[in-house]
Amino acid sequence: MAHAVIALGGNVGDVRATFQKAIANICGMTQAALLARSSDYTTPPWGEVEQAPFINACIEIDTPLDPHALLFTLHKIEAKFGRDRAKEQRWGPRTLDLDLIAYDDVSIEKPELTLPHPRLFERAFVLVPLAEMSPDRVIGGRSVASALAALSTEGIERLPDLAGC
Ligand code: A4P
Ligand code: MG
Repeated sequence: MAHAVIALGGNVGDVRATFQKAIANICGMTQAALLARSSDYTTPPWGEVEQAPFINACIEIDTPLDPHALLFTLHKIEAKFGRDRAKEQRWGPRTLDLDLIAYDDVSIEKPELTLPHPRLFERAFVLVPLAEMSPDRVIGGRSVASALAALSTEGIERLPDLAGC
C-alpha cells in the first residue's frame, strides 16, 4: 500500500455533493482506504481566468495502485462527474479537478505526471486543507505548514460540515 494525497477542486454545479460522491468513487475504484478528509473551503479563483470562486478540499488515502494507474483512475472519475477536457480552458471553470499532490516520497518529472505536484507550493487553496489534516507532513523537502506560511490565505474560508458527513 502507498500513501497518496489528492486535492479536489471545482466551481461548476453542486461541488460539495460532487466531492462526496467522488470520494466514494476514489475509494471504490482505487481500492483505497480513506485515511483523512479535510473540510471543504471556499477559495478565490487562482490564475488569470475570471471565474466563480472554487470549493477545495484534500484527502489522504492508502492505495495499492501505482501512481500512473491512480492518476488514470482519477481522470476517469473526473469524466464521470462531467469534466470534459476537450471543451475546457486550462485553469478555467470545471465540475471536478482531481490532482495527485504526493505519492509516498516518489519523485517523477514527466508532463503526464509530475510528483510532488509542481504547483503545490504556489497554491494556498491546496495547502490550507492539507494543513488542516497534516501540518507537519513534509513534501518535496518542505513542511506543509511552513510552505503555507509563505502564502496569502486571504479570502479562503472553511465551510461548515454538511449534515450527515
Ligand atoms: N499532470 C501532471 N502531473 C500531475 C499531477 N501530479 N496531478 C498532468 C494531476 N495531473 C497532473 O491537468 C493537466 C495535465 O497535468 C494532465 O494531462 C495531467 O496528466 P488537467 O487536470 O488536465 O488540467 P488543469 O487542471 O487545468 O491543470 P492544473 O495545472 O491541474 O490546473 P489547476 O490549477 O488544478 O486547475 N483556483 C482555486 N481557488 N481552486 C482551484 O481548484 N483550479 C484551477 C484549475 C484554477 N484555479 C483554481 C483552481
Ligand atoms: Mg488538474
